[in-house]
Amino acid sequence: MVDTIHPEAQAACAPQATSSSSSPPLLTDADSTAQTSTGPIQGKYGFVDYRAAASPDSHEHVPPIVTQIIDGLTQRKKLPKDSNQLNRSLPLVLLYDDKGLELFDRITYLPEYYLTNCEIEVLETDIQDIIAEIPEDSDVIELGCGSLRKTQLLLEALDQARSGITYYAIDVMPLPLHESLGALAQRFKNISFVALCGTYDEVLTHFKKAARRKTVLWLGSSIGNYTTSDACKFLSNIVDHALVPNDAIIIGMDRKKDPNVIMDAYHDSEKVTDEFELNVLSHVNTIIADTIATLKGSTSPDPNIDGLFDVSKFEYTGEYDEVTGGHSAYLRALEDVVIKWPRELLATIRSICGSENDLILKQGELIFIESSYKFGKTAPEMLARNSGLTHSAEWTDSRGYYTLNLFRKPLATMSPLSSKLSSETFQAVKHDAPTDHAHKLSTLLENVVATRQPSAIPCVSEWKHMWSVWDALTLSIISRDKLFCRPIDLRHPFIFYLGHLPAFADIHMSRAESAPLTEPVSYAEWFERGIDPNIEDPTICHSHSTPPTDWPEICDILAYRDRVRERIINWVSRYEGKDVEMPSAEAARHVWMSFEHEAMHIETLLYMVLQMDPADINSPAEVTFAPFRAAKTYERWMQFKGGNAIPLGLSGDNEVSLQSEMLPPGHVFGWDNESPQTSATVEPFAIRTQPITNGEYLVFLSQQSTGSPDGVSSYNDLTPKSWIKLGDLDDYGVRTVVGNPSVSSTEASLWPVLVSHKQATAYANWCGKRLPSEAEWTHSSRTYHLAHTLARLSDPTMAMFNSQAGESVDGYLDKLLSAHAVDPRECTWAPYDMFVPTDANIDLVHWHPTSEITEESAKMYDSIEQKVGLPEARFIGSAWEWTSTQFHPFEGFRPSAMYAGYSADFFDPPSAHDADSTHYVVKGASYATHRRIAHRQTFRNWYQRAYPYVLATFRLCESVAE
Ligand code: AVJ
Repeated sequence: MVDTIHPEAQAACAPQATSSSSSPPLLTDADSTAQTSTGPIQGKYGFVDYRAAASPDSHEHVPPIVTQIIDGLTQRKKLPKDSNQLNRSLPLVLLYDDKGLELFDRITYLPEYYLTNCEIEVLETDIQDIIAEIPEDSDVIELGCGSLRKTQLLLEALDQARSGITYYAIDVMPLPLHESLGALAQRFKNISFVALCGTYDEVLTHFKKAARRKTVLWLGSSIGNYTTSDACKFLSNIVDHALVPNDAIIIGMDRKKDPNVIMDAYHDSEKVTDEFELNVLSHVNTIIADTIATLKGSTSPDPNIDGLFDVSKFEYTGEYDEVTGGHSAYLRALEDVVIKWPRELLATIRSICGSENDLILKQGELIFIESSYKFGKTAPEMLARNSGLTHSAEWTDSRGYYTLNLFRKPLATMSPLSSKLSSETFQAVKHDAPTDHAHKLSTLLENVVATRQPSAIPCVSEWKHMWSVWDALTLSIISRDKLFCRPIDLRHPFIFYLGHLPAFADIHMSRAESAPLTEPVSYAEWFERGIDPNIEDPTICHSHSTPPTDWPEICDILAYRDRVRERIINWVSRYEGKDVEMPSAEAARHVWMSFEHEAMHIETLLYMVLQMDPADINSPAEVTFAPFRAAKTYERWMQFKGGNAIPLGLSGDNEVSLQSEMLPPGHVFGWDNESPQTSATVEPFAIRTQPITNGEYLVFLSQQSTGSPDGVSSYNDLTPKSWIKLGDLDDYGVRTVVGNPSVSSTEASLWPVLVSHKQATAYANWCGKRLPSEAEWTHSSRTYHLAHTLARLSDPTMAMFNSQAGESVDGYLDKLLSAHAVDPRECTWAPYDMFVPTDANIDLVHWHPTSEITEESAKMYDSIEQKVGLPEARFIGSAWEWTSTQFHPFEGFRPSAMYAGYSADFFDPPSAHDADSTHYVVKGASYATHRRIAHRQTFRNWYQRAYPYVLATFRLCESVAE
């Protein structure tokens, strides 16, 4: 075999030293045709072998696969991993010997096995959109060598449209690599081909990070063989070791759908799948025979050894679990089967299971072979968030059965992976949790707390992630020469905020530590407080600091920033993960306050950046805004009966009584305006499940220009500042730092519209509805989220948990809770405001709002979502929401002694009538809201009613008769 190493292979990877002693021949070299022992292959391609040095043919050692076979057969493990069953198993790789590959290829042509046909349909229909994501002179790396049928569709398009593409296929088996690449290399002249032989781990660790832009392909439904948490581990490893920001991964994911369709795909009428799964046993027989021959020192297996299994004593069986979306394939013993271990393997068997007893399989006993998971609507987002990726595009077939998903490594992420924040997996609901409701609920509550508010004081990695986003914003998205810009004249230029964040933190760190300010101490004075004048009367402004007329040098401000950051890290490291006494609650509050202050400023700086000329913004990411495909807004309403004791605010965070104490475990801090907890009365109301979208607002706006006599000024006043005129076209784009997608012809049409309170109110008046009050919004959001979580936790087939048509959501929640021993509404350590959906668009996982659910996508999922019996609703993420409530303190409010003006400077005088009220309460969270703030839904935001720049939308509400 001629091992040929293409120079590109060297650019992307560092092959094993042994294979690159001299400079490798070029792929284009006429002599470099790779050959295999099975015969010449005409195509030209490189071949790099990364396989660990062949296992020594020692007589004492059996190959690892044999050990795995014995282990799987003798130990009963929790298989499938998310079930409660204990099963024997055989390693997945055994499916793919030559016979297995051939059988799987036949499966892909079966009418029942819709997956491959759907994938090909997606590739055929959307190929131009897909390859638009793959740049010139880049590497395309496929995990597994893929079926030629689909890989060639992609390569065909790349071959025509791109130059300098190198296609790498990674596979453990050399033979399929040779076969595939030989054929492909023959057809596509503009693409270089390299086969990388080895396990994914062996190969991927050799990838050089920045060499060239990369697109990793994980097609088919291979990800379906992994549980979600295993898939995330696998992917985050690739993200950490092989990718740089903006590198992409395209993953094929099969969706949950009608269980019958799925069962048919894995139980075809020709029984090819049966043959495919049963072939594992023949493969085991071959491996065992080969091993024994080797152990005996013979080169060919002894024909008298017929391996372990009599295949005819087994049948294939499989089942589909609608909740996990997993199809599990097993082999079942048709009668009692006794397997006598070959003499040569006895020592190994004893060392694995401590005995050499015969293996007895009782009639009906199962051997687990593989899981094929199907994915729910939120799966791509969850996968992205738990592997350090951004989900940036999705392509699907006409039936919506199967999706290709584009993921990219982001420039910076606001928070560490939640799996790194706590020992729990990311899934809030673990399907292997005990089945009784009370236990399930307490497990859930523990998970919520562990993954959402893991500690009162943010840990070092949370600070560092947040700073990476701040630095990306201030030093990369805004170029150096634009730091003196002042895109919103009611605000300071950007440079002020560069000093403001560390100055604020330093003032509070000094108080926390009772220690002096960081040098230069004058910065604390100059940068302490920004400005927020009254828009309608800019002479009205709260007290603020006066920055110098000559700003300090940027490098001096950055050096100051670094000194303050070091100070914070030192303080936090003193306590984090250490078995030392907790800090005082007062000191901890200063540190916590500094953190959330910075988090809030990321958002304010971002909306300032959004008002810049787009040409001056350096995009942090490549994002696809799919064209708008006749999707309609999902217009639905929910009923609430309300009540007279709707709790508002955070309980148990009394600054005064905590002052002298050590930080209590599990404490949740809040800002002064969140306390003390109070209650409100809410009359029956109906509320829309989704905010108003850009598309809907555009309809309203276009009627303004023609309708009113004062058309021009009302049209201008009502045009969102979040929009930007697109060229000469009669169209607007939505301002984002990653592009300005059209309001009328891209998916941005379905994003919530970002407007001022005045604009929101004008829209509501126009359609004869109103904005919800703070209490109505809070009640519907938290009730909906808790009901949704609990309903999914309950057995979806139990009739009592289905909500009746027209039933109120709060009535439904009461019914759900009657089955639980714990009432999360009463758990102060896990306030039920925290039941924010795990896929909410917060924490800058996207640099833009995302689509609300559409009618089409709502229909697509007939799985558990619909059995839950609640409409699809969205309250948190993408954009904050305006309420009709003026910003007033809760009864018994006390300004924080640590930052007295935080809220008090902005409350409207209690006497203010609606007409002269300036500030309104804003609830929820935007795409740029830090997860800590977004998850603590007692957080109260507020803005001036005429302030048009904020990332806030609105939804409609109306009172209903009881
Ligand atoms: C190769 C993992 C994508 O799970 O659909 C097909 C394997 N098993 N029929 C799948 C398989 C039974 C297949 N994958």
